[in-house]
Amino acid sequence: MPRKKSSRTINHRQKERISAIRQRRSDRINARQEEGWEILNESTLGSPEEGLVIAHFGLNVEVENQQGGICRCAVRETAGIEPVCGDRVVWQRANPDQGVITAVIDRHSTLQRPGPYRRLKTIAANIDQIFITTTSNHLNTGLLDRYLVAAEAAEIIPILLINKMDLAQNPEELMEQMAPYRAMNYQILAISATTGLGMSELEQLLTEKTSIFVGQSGVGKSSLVRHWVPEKTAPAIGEVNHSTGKGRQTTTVARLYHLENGGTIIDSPGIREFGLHNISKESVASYFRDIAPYLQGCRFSNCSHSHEPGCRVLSAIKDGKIDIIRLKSLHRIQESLEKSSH
Ligand SMILES: Nc1nc2c(ncn2[C@@H]2O[C@H](COP(=O)(O)OP(=O)(O)OP(=O)(O)O)[C@@H](O)[C@H]2O)c(=O)[nH]1
Ligand SMILES: [Mg+2]
Ligand SMILES: [Zn+2]
Repeated sequence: MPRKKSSRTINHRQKERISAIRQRRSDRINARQEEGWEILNESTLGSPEEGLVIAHFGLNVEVENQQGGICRCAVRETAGIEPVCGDRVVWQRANPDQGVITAVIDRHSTLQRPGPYRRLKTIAANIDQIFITTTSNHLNTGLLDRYLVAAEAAEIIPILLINKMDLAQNPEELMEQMAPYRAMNYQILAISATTGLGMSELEQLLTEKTSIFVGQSGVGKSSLVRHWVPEKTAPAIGEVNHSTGKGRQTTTVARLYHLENGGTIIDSPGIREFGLHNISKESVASYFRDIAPYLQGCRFSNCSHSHEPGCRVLSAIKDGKIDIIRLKSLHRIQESLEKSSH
């Protein structure tokens, strides 16, 4: 039975949220003064121009102008939303190195994940394709499935990258694990940033598109970017704990780079868990490409596809149409959403 929320809890939460917003605002003003942003004098601002956000950290937004120059910008409150990597913005120059963003131009796509205070955090905007990066030695299909749900929900094309193929113990077994994904028509590339395997194929896919690399810390996202980006501008790469395969979050903010083939790539910080709390428990299954076609056929409309008679999903598993691992993965995601909603 649904729990009745008492109005006291809501009030308490609201109070917390309001005080957090106030605190953030005053922190922002203080930090801005410390960093010398008050020198942005309205009357001396240059005329509005369009730019591309290449990074956003703290109060600083790095904006690239149409000639390729970079300017550090503050965001005017009237811009409405916080600009993120990949955003097209309108900005005005205040002095040779600083400017102010006055508007964020409409986005054609956004990749989001839940952030603090139950708010959605936008990671990047205007992305054409998401490269979900994992590795041959620590293939994490659970996380892969979460990213796939996020990509499908955001209507952005996902492509699966298996990096560190040079470390693969058993490439055949790996390809077997990927069989359900191939059957769902996801494009899969087996690559190695170290040996260069598959890198020219990957480069072709990046041509004239905006792509983001996502995945756990240490899978090699920045190493891939370094393959194309000149040493002095390239991102740092980190170390990996050999037994767990986990990295140490070397990249801390998303950053955008241009390729010679007209492609644009965004390197993002690795994360341990990819929350999907913005997606309802009921709708998750519809983002599983292999399970979705059977959902309408179950006898009960609220079928959990675990034990019910007349379940089309379970019969499709019996017939070998869906891999049981994918149903288990769906159930795990649903459980995690259930927990987080209490
Ligand atoms: N053997 C092998 N090692 C690789 C490969 N690609 C990257 N690495 C190593 O993996 C480690 C982590 O690489 P990063 O590029 O920093 O990983 P990341 O995904 O950017 O990590 P975060 O920034 O923390 O999210 C480094 O020591 C790389 O040298 C590969 O194809 N093969
Ligand atoms: Mg990195
Ligand atoms: Zn069912």
